[in-house]
Amino acid sequence: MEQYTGSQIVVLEGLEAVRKRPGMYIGSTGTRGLHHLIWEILDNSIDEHLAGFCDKIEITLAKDGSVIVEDHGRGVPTDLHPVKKIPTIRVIFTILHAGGKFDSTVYKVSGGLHGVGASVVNALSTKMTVEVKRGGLVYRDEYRDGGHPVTELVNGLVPVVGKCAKSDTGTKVTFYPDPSIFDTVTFNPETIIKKLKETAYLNKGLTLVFKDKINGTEQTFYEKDGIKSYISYLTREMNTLHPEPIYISGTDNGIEVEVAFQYTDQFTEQINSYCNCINVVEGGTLVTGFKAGLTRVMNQYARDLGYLKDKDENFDGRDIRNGIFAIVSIKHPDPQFEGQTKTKLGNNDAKAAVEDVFSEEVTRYFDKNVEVLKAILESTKRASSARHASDKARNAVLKSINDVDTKSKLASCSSKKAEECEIYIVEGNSAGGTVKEARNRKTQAVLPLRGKILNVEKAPLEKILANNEIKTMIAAFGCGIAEEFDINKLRYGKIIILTDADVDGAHISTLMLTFFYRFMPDLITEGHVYRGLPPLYRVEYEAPGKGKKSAAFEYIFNDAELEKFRKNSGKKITGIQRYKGLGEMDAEQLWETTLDPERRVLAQVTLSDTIEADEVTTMLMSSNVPPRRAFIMDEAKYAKLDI
Ligand code: 0R9
Repeated sequence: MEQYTGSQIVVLEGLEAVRKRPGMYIGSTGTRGLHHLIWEILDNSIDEHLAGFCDKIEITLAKDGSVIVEDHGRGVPTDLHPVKKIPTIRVIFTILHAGGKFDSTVYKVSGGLHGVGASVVNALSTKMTVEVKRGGLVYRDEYRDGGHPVTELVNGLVPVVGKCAKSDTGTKVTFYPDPSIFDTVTFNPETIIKKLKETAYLNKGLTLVFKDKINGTEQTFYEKDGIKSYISYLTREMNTLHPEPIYISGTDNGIEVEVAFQYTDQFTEQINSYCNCINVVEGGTLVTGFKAGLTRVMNQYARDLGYLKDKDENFDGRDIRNGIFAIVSIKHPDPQFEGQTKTKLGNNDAKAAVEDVFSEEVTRYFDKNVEVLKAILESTKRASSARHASDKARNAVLKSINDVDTKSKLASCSSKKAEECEIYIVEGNSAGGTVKEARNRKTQAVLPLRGKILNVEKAPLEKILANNEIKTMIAAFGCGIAEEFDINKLRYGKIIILTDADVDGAHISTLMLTFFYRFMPDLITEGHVYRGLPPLYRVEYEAPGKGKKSAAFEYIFNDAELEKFRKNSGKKITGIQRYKGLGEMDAEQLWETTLDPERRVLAQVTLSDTIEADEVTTMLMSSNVPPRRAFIMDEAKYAKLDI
């Protein structure tokens, strides 16, 4: 056993701090935090790739519960650390924040959002082994119980345990997450696969191999064309304006810039941005630079080619980006992350670098590909005319929205206090009628919708705004839409979508959520949108002590609950009624089960993050029906509120 020196004690105190408050270092001790351990080690290997020394990384989930990450880079230096006076290997794996992220002399560019380093993984593992192949020799260092070194040093260095070919170099880390720290130590292969797929797209030429020994599968991720292929993947279901994505790259002021984009016939834009392989979901300077460059170049071409006359105003950037799918990825030596979730890039030099590289290179491309350029300018022109038309239409609609005849449809509530008011949006007139009868008139308003609402992903704005169901909804909520949206004017604290528990109902919910997401996203992000969950069964059972004939009943909301009731309640069931739709309930039943705040079940609708939202959008736009249904089921977090 190793004798601890003074400096080693300090090290262990550092690691102990990590064990005391793991959440501070890896976000959580749930599955997310658990997977973070892999990302942290993987980041080290990717840094070695970014430095140009490693083109293959293997990740293995072993049967004994350990994770192995092996890279084929130069191998961690095996010398004595000149400052810490312990082996460099131990510095990286036992000292917080060591290993490159905070020392730009090791790596010019470094990925990893938290950059807490490999020592944090060690601190949260029962066992960790580091094996380094370098100069024809294999070195091994081992740690137990949260980072305590157990390998005896030889001449103050990590011992050699074998030989290998001189050309065979790299670093292999094996770790066992500590089950006393994590809620679960079971990794999800799907999560790992998703990450590796993204990593391959963002690091072209890097091979990532995933070996899942538990399920006996192996997968290799490699993208020769990097983000260009990523764009092809994202737009795989769409009609495109040019045959393949346009790829731009270059370096400016030490910042590497890559952009890939594809125009589609969609009415929306999507720009995903990455800095040092971190998805900066809030965008920031790199996105500003891209937009500025694109707008400037396209307006210049529009004038040169006669799409704009001298007297015309420039095209609006939004019209130039209409239908675009783009990825902006940069490698920056000193990224500054800002914003609430630290996912917004703040460096001003990133704006200049992206704008300069993009404008110069895209001009070179368009000069050679005039047909593509013209297709995009035609699309911009169409979008611009449509915007002018729809601006007019929208202004007219917004002006007239107060005159929309909500009265014939909307049964409003008498209270004017938004926080206590609720609006039930109900599928169909007949169910709407029953809800109107059953509700609490003071706080519960009812808006029955006739049939399905428009799919807003597939329609231009003026058509969306001309749709009666949508107009009525906008008028009823009172808070406007899109740029004019003002959540402070919202008349209802809760917007409750109430549909039948069948496929049609699910579809109507999806259409409604799509509309909210596109035009009133704050309604969702601020937690105002719910789905009402009507019961599926009414179960009657014998009530003992009340005479033979008297019966009691209970409402049951899903099959699992019914099964539990059958097995565990000990009650003698005398009848089960299955509700096929809201229409089968009378007003009293509807009040008891679905409207009464004391007894009903509501599911709050959330959008967990932008990436998912983007994926959802793609999914909703596809004509694929099963994933659409999954959206509602997954995104609705079933919270038993108000109970
Ligand atoms: C499997 C996980 N991989 C790693 O943790 C890993 C770290 C690492 C590394 C270097 C090469 N490969 C690595 N893999 C490295 C080597 C050299 C210079 N810089 C980095 C070199 O050979 O000169 N290191 C990361 C930090 C450091 N090495 C150190 F230099 F700080 F020690």
